[in-house]
Amino acid sequence: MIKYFVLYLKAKLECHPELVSLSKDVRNVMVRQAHHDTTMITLRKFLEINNTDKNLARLFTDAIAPAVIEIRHKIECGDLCHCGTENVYGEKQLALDVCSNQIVLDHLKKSGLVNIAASEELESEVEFKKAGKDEKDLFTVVFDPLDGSSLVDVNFAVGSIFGVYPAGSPIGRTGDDQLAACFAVYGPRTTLVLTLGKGTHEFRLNHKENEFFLSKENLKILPQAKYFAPGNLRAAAERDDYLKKIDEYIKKGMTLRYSGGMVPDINHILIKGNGVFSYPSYSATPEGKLRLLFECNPMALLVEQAGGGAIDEGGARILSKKITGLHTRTPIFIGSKSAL
Ligand code: P6P
Repeated sequence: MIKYFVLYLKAKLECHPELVSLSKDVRNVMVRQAHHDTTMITLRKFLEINNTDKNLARLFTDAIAPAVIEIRHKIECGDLCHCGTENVYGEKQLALDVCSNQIVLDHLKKSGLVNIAASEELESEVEFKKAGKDEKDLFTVVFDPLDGSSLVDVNFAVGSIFGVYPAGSPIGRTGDDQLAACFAVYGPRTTLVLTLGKGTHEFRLNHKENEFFLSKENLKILPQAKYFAPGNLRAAAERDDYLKKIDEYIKKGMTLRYSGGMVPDINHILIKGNGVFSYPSYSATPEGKLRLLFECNPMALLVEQAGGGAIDEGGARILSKKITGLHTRTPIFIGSKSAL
C-alpha cells in the first residue's frame, strides 16, 4: 500500500509541489520509490533482492531462462513434423519435442549446476559429471520440455515445466522436497511463472533485451472459483462422480476456460486469481494421464505457494505423494481450494 501512497503523493507533488514542503532528499527517495516499477526488475535482480541461494539463482538465470528463450525461438521457426521416434509413453515425438528436450539438457549440462536431469521425454535419469563439485552446490532438475506440443500446429499456447530438487535421484522423495518450480508459457507473450518457496511470481520476456522482467509479484488464488478447466471430460461418460462435479460447476454459473494445455490452463488460474483445473482417471487411464514428477508436482508447488491447493481424486495432497517412479501418473484437481 505504501507504494501506491507514494505514487499518489508523487502525482500530488508533480501537480502541486507547493502543497508539500518536503526536504529534497525525502522527495527524491519518494520519487525514486514511486519509480520502483516492477517492469524494471529483471529475474536476476529479483532473485538477488530475495537473497536466493547463488547457485539456485544461477540455475534459473543461466540455464532455465536461456533454455526457455531458445525453445520459444524453435517453436516459431522449428519444423512441426514427427521425427519418427516415440517417447516412453509410446507418444509419437514431434521434432520440436526432441529438439526442446535437447535444448534443456544442453543448458543444464553447460551450467555445471546439475547433478541429475530427468525429462518426461526420456526413459531414465541423465547424470552429469560432478567435476569435483560438492553435491550441496548441485541440483536435480526434472522437466517437461514442451507440454502440449501437439497444440503448436493449431497455434494454441504451450509451455515448459520445471521442478528443482536437491542433488540426487527424485525417486523416494515427495513434491514437498522441491526447492523451486517454474513453468514457461509460450503464448502471445512469453512468461515465466516461478516459485522458490516464497510466493509465486510472473516474469515477462522482453524480446529486445532477451531478459525476463518481473510483471506480477505474489500471485494469489482465491478460495472461490469463477472458472473451471475440466480435463478428460470423456471420463464423465462413465464416472457419475465426475459428471456430478462438472454439473455442480455449471449450476454455479462458472465460466469454462479449457485449452487442452495444462500450462496455459493453470496459468489462467494463477493470473486470474481463481479457478479449478481437473484431470481425473478413467478406464483407459486408470492412473490418470498427467505425470506426478514432471507436471503435477511443479504445478502443485506453484499453486500452493499462491494460496491454492492440489489433490488427487482420493483427496490426497499431490505434494505429499511419494515419487515411486519417474513416469508415475496421477489424477489431479488443482486451483481454488473451495472448488477442489
Ligand atoms: P487430453 C498435453 O498433452 C497434456 O499433457 C496436458 O498439457 C493437458 O492438460 C492434457 O495432456 C490434455 O489431455 O486428454 O485433453 O488431450
